[in-house]
Amino acid sequence: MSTSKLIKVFVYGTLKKSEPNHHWLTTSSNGYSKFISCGQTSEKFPLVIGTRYNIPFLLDKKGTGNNIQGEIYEVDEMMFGKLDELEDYPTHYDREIQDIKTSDGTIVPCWLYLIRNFPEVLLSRKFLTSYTNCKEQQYCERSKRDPNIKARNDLNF
Ligand code: PCA
Repeated sequence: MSTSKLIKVFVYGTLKKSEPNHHWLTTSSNGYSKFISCGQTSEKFPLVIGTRYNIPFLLDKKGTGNNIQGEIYEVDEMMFGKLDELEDYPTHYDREIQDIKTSDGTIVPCWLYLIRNFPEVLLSRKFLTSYTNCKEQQYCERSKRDPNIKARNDLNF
């Protein structure tokens, strides 16, 4: 049996079921993951879509925006490491523990990824409650992006 520690992660963007990066959570060679519950953040956050690649960003400005809907997963350290790799933590996204409320009112502290030191212009975008990839603003996965533009420098687009 694995002795790896189990960690709770709240995903609100492309890692959710039916979204473009969900396969990271279901690929068993990435480690262990198990869906626990749907939930929403106890705090309000601005969740916007930004850059030319239509990436969902949860901005570090608590109290602005909405209580964000997403999914709670339990993952092992190996999977958590893979998610950090996908989110380019800590260069691009940072992460922190936030209280997530499930439908029966239980509070589950979970890690979530968020963007600190973002350009103010992102606060003029529409604040979402729940992210879905759609045809009008299609998410562009990292392998298809311009390698000459670093995501961190591209937050304005
Ligand atoms: N993936 C992470 C953070 C933003 C994104 O697209 C998530 O789904 O929570």
